[in-house]
Amino acid sequence: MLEEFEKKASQAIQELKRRNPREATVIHHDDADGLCSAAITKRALEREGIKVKTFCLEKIYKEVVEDIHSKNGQTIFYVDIGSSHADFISQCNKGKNLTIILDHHDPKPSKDPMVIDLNLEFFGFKGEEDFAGATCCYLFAKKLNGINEDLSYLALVGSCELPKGFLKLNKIVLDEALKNGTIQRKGKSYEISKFHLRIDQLFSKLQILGAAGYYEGGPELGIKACLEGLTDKITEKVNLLESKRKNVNRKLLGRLYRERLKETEHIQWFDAGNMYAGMGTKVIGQFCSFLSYQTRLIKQDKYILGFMNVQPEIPGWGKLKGKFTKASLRVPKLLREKIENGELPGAVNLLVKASEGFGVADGHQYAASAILPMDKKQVLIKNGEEIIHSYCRE
Ligand SMILES: [Mn+2]
Repeated sequence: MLEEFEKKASQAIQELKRRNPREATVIHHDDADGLCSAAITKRALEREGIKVKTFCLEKIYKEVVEDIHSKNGQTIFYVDIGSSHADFISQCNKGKNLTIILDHHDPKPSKDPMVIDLNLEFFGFKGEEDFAGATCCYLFAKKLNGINEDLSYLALVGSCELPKGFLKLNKIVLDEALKNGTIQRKGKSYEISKFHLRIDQLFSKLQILGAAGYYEGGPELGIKACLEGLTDKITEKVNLLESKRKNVNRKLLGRLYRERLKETEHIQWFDAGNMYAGMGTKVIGQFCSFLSYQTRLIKQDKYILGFMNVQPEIPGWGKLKGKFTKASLRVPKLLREKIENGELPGAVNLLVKASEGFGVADGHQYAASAILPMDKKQVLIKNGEEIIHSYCRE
């Protein structure tokens, strides 16, 4: 049903061209896919003569979104972020700004005709397997102008976050990119021809820049690397950030081996507090994923929940009013099977429900995260247990 997507994309593009904006804001996620999504969208819009400001947002913070949409007549893109909160974005926007969402996270329906969500989940594709945020951006860019085919490699770099390789839409993009020489096979991976750089290498560098480098201009450097390749300066920065993060990971892992995780009936959890100060909140999710493979430390039959404190500064915006914590939920292998069989709730369903009324949560079946007020950690765990209990009884 790619035709349906193209039809809706054309309508959005028509509206964009009718307005003929001089500038646009591209709000993007903080991981490699988010940076690739931003790079594609930025370059494609610049080619239309539109000046682009990129803005990296780790989560849909309500006060930030309210503030952005309080003004009129802007052109706003949300890339690799936004779909899961399209209802809230609509509520803030009320027809004021043309808002185009290019994302692959589980979507909520938009209630504002000016908030156009082109998530391919609406057209029969799976955001966990068939396309990433960057794929959605690339297909939009291609529709916007035929000259954007040279950006295909970024769709593939962003899609490295999908666990099952290049399927469906990504397979089409891959074949095209190989055919026109944008990328070429290199061992088990592919090389971006003009940079002589493997897509999986660029992917892992971007993961570090956006996450560990969030407060140090990492996202902007990452977008630059997407479009211009890696420079020595960027590589140095990545190495520095990586060693900083590894240090904290090592300390935290040691602490968890000594203290063990805390446990309730179905949840094992820990609080990293301020250990990751100076780094973006994505790092706690990356640590929890790593933890899920530590079989000597982790119970295979319980959800893994990790907390870290959120710094109040949002680079490029200002300071958050409240005190927040980030919660990351991951699922060990054994539990994945139970989720697949419908015996237990998926990560995102669990976290969305457990944080209802006070948190902002999103994610996938096996990985989800939420931002919540600092004093709601225990409430989240208690709610989580209750939800799992009633789920098991059904
Ligand atoms: Mn993504």
